[in-house]
Amino acid sequence: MARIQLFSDDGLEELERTVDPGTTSSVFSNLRPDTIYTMIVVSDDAVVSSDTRKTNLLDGISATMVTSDSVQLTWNVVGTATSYEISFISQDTTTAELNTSISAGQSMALVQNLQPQTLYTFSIVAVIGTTRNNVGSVTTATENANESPVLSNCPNDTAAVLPDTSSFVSVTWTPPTATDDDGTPTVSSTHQQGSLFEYGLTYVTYTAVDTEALTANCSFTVNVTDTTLPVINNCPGTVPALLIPGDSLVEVLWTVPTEGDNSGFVTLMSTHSPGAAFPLGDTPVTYTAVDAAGNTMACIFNVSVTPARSVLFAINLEVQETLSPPSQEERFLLEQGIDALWSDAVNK
Ligand SMILES: [Ca+2]
Ligand SMILES: [Ca+2]
Repeated sequence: MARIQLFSDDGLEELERTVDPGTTSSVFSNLRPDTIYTMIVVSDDAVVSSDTRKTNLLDGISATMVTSDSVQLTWNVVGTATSYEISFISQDTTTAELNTSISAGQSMALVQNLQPQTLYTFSIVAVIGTTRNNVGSVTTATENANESPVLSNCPNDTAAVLPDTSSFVSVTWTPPTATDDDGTPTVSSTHQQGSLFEYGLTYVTYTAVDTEALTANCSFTVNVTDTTLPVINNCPGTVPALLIPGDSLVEVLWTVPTEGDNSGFVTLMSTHSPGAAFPLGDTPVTYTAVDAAGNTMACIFNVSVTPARSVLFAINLEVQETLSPPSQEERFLLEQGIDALWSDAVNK
């Protein structure tokens, strides 16, 4: 008879069996994984053969469900285990953390409170009586945490020119596309493409919001310019006035012209206002309309002051002024009438 002895390296196991002479193989079952065993074959009290081997880690350990903060581990049951211990270590630490103890018979555990997008190595130890034996390990990375949505193809800044006859212009663009790691985000914008814009620079902003209220923004400008000149309506012709003998200035009235512009933004400036005092001779009066873009239009006319030619009626005017002073307008009309009469008299 031959005798086979099997010792574990840690001295905790010692097995022995006898076999018939001529036997060339024998199987020992239910050994511990990841453990060094030495086998000795003895025949006639002499060692005829020996060998030292280490049992394998058990396979079948896997990460069956991975999220951004948890990993579910499964493994094959170790029949002799009384419990399991699970520990893990992340790529950026040097100390493994004991996570939990799992009772015998279990073959699944959920490791939680992990960091997202991190590489972890999970190790499982089978506790067999008073010994602890590696079952195996698995390395996997946790998923990304929820990421903000992304707005792609944000439109470039856009320019448009106001039409001659409108204070608005329709501007079109291709809206950006919104994507997210979790479904389709909700997209809103301050302006819709194709809507109307007035003169000036307008910021258009798109916002995408995912299911966890993470946002992304994209902005561009719409610059509406104006090249159409403003207009001045009812520009006066030459405005005549008569200067009373002895005066150096005469107050002159006229109807103020009106301004307009396609943009709706226009201001009117002038060198003189109605009621201003003018000396003898021609004095140009200029009205200038300026729109928001700085385009200008001018209206120019003369105030033409001539001397009243009728001394007689001028005296009469002064007499009347003494009794009941005429208004400036009445005085002007009276002088014009006097001059007409005077011209008639001269021409006859
Ligand atoms: Ca997201
Ligand atoms: Ca304009």
